[in-house]
Amino acid sequence: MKLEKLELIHLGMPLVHPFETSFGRVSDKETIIVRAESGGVAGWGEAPVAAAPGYSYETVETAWHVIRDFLAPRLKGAEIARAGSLAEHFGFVRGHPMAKAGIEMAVLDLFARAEGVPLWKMIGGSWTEIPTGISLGIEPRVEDLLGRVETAAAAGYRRIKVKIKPGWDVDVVAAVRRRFPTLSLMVDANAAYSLADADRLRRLDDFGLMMIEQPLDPDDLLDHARLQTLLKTPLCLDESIKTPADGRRAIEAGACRVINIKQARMGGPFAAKVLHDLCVAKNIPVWCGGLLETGIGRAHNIALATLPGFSLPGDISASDRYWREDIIDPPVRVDARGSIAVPQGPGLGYTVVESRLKACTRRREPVLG
Ligand code: OSB
Ligand code: MG
Repeated sequence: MKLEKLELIHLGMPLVHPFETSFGRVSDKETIIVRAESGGVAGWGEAPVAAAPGYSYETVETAWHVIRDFLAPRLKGAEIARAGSLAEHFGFVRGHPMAKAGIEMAVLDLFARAEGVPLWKMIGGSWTEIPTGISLGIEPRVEDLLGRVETAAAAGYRRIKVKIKPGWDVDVVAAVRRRFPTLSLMVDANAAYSLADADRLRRLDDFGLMMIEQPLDPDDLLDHARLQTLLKTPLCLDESIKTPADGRRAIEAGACRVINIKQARMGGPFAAKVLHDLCVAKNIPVWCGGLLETGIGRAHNIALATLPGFSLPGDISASDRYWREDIIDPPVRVDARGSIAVPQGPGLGYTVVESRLKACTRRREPVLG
């Protein structure tokens, strides 16, 4: 298959509630949608970059630049193998996984729609429903967070993740645990601590947390391994795992006991699947993380999470947890048991609503064709 057209769409979408992490607060989510076209069929992907380089170094501007000036030109006239990774075409660009992932997702959706098969089947998935959780940001007051935990638990979410940072950690988790003694609970620090905080982090062992996500610097597997020996609570890595080889090293080093897999962080669905397979072989539980994706990236995450090793509830929450109106139809819904039903239609199995896309488009540019 040869791509006939590739387009980038820069979106700005207001969140229904601001989302704050240890690296900052976002009220309007910016992202890049990738539309690929061939033989009269369109496929959709998302590079869920942000306006600022807080979670990773990628931003809307870097991804736009890397796709337009390097990745898209490489695909001009190129023969793309069915359901093949784009790694052979993109290997000449170091890093920039979200830029690469957005294109790979769009191409995969295009192949699946052209063949009339669900994308999740094409990548080897099997679950027909996905157990899911929710990630709750830092709030101005503990009472506000408790209210949000209550609403999320009542909605059915199977586990709740609370963002922490120095000054918003032990007391906050203690308050959540006191109010919700049996809740499946975990925390995510987004790299806000160092090994010097080990004593403080050890106090989290008292609260029966499922795991502590990414407490330390993404580049520091050694210190994560040391910290894990000091804690009872399993460590989970997110930002640290950019390639399957990172995953292998982290597991071998004892730097984590759980891995959060994000296809956008890994450069696309194929690398994410390689990491998934490795974790299954090494008996490391995995779950599907999120980056506040629109319905397009969210639908790709649902497809990925049908792979058999995704045994833990992920951060794939319902559309209405993020948006007043999502850009896909139907929106992603979570039922009272905290599950998302996997769509059975071709490709992503959701329709992209172009009028809604248009309403939040800041710029749109053809980069190939
Ligand atoms: O660390 O998992 C993270 C959102 C933005 C950037 C990083 C993270 C998150 C989340 C929310 O935790 C995940 C989601 O609901 O999409
Ligand atoms: Mg995280």
